[in-house]
Amino acid sequence: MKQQLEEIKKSVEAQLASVQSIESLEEIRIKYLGKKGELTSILKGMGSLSAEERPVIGALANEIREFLSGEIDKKKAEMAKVIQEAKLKAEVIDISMPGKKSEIGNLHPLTKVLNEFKDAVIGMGFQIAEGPEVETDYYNFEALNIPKNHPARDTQDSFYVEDNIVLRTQTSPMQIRVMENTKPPIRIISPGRVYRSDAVDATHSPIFHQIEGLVVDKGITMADLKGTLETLIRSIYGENAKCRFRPHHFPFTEPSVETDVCCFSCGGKGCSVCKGEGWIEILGGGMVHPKVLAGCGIDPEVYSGFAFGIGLERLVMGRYDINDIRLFFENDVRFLKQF
Ligand code: 2NL
Repeated sequence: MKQQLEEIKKSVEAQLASVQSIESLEEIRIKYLGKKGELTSILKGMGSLSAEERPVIGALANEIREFLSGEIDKKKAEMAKVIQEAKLKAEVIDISMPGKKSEIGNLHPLTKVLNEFKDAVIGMGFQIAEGPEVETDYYNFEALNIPKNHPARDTQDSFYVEDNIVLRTQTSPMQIRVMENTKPPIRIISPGRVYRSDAVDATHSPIFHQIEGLVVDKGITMADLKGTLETLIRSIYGENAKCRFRPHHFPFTEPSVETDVCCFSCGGKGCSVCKGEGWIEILGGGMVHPKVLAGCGIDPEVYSGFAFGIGLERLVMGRYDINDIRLFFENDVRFLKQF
């Protein structure tokens, strides 16, 4: 029996030396030290021993049991440590590695320049008035002195939703609403998307953006229009920008002007950007037509005003030397991330 015990000890020691997993280790524990284990069954058979032998074998069996149990625990702790170390190594985070850069994008060039424009006019005491893109015939045309037979009303030029409902062709309708509801002084700009039935090419898009401005008060003259526009143009094109005012015609202003800025590419000599002209047309404006004021309930004998309209795309194209309007609407990040 003593020999049997020694053999079990040796056998377990040998197995412990080569065991590979915690599961196999537990199997060894059950096989030898478990309730139905080999060591246990030897102890159960001690009844057949003599009174002298029994305590000796009993002590030995307990000693071996304690010893093996301790060895298995030791081995288990060793293995757990190795596993833990491997896991820590696999999951290690090198905090000295460069971080992953998250792309946060940037504002669209149209938004960027519009924001600059807003800052400039807010500094001059203007408020921002945004309005609906779907308008009635009255607000888009009639109130702006564009009569029923005017070509601007043609379905060839405008997008109609229904007979009297049209996608706004300018942002003036919102300015009409403000004039109807506000006692002068009025100083507003109305920026936003407008729609015209144009075929798409490098300089035309059926959707574009306009910034219109309106000032109404007692004693407003062309001098106010010129001074305001010159200040705005310089805030966008730089302190030294030169501009000129040419007579023009709009149904909603009288007199009307078109405003050119001295070519920022050639300085006025004439080049491909200004098509040899030396000047680039950037906006239209004029004194609000007395009929338009009267239609909004503002007495043209008491008040006068000026208004202007700028195409935002054209402004941005000049500013950043962009030669195709389609680039603004294609959403190609290679283009957009340059601004
Ligand atoms: C352009 C330039 C312009 C206006 C817009 C306007 C608005 C009201 C009354 C009178 Cl409420 N005028 N806006 C004035 C002159 C020019 O836009 O090239 N438009 C076709």
